[in-house]
Amino acid sequence: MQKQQQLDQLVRSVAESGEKLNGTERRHFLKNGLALLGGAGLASAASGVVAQGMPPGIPSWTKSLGSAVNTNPYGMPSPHEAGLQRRTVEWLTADKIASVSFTPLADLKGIITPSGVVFERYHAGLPEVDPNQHRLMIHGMVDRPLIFSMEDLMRFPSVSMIRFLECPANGGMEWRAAQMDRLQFSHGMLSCCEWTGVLLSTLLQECGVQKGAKWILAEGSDGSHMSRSIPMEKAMDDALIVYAQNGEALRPEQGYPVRLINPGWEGNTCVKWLRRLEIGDKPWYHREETSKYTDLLPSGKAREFTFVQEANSVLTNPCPEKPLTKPGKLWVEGLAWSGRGRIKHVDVSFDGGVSWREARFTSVVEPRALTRFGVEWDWNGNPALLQSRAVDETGYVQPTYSQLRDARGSSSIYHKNAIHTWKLNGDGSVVNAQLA
Ligand SMILES: Nc1nc2c(c(=O)[nH]1)N[C@H]1C(S)=C(S)[C@@H](COP(=O)(O)O)O[C@H]1N2
Ligand SMILES: [Mo]
Repeated sequence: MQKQQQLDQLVRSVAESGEKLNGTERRHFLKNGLALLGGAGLASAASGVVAQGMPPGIPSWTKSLGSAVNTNPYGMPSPHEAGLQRRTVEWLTADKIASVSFTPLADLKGIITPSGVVFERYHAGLPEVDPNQHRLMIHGMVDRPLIFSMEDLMRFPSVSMIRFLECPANGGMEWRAAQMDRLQFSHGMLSCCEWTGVLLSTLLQECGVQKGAKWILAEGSDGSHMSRSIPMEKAMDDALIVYAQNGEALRPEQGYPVRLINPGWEGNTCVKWLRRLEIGDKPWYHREETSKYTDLLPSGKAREFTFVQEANSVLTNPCPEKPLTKPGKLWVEGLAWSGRGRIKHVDVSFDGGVSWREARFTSVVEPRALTRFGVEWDWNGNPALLQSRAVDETGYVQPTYSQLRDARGSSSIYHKNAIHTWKLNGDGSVVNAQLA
């Protein structure tokens, strides 16, 4: 008999009789099966259990037909993945309308955030916008003020880019001391999607920007009329008027049917449900509730506009949600990102920053995108202090807490990008810790 036929027969006989066998019988049966196949050598492995014969157990799905195609015309994750969810911190905001939910970073792989779990930040709740009624107006210091329908927007040349989006308040609760007990809450105002739309520069060209125009007011159509002033240089660089996300129309939570994305800049500048762009020669004063994106410095001075989200990184495995179960080899990994461009280098420390090991990139390295890195580690079961430190292509090095506090004080809320520490305990549990 050919090997394949033998294997088929074995699978059939296991399927027919497997469940009736008790443990000893099955081990015997599998051993014979193995002999039948010529007996593969049983090498010891770094992890996993030694394989003997066929995969153990005969689960029900191996013996029956599955459900028909198109049972779910819009597919959903396996019910076993129901734990993958956005979550909120109850005490963080007074209500759930002007609030935030967090991306479950610990359970994500690669660099793309699935659309259904991208963090949400609303100042006046999630509006339901009718794309047929929605319009985007461009006016002010332009030769031709124009109003675009969604159909109009889609006639322009389209561009797709993978870019991260981070609220400048991400990690803001950590300024004074380690506070959040999950990665989801310490770093989860962060996402990375493939965004598709029209370059803002393309639309501005259509409208004819007048000489002396330097700023753009972007305004949302939600109840907050969220508005931000954007410098013309960003508009002419890579600002994108986005109507699609990860291959499909924008999700309502992300600004359906159209939003602004300023790659690498504060998430709040990425106005959702975008209805108006006014071109002017100076920044606008913002409405009270949307204007508090100012960094107060130790000198008493404030940085009014701090657009760029500087280089940052965090370990996603292990982390509080991903404790270690036993000593031995494992793949330690994390995410790094920089609003200035590409991540150039990431180091990982297991001793609280005394010594460092260079990590390997395991994803594409796009500018202003999340970048996945990892390093192999053999955990001896002792407590350890795990950190990661990112360097971007401009040479900017992610600061320590002392360096960040020296520059910005400790009463800040925004732009906390200090090196983060996870304390790994001897029992494998992981807690948020802060080192100077
Ligand atoms: N129109 C409008 N745009 C908005 C907001 C809003 O409340 N209304 N929130 C902003 C803030 S503070 C952030 S951090 C990002 C969050 O984007 P996301 O909800 O798609 O993750 O959207 C920004 N754009
Ligand atoms: Mo934000």
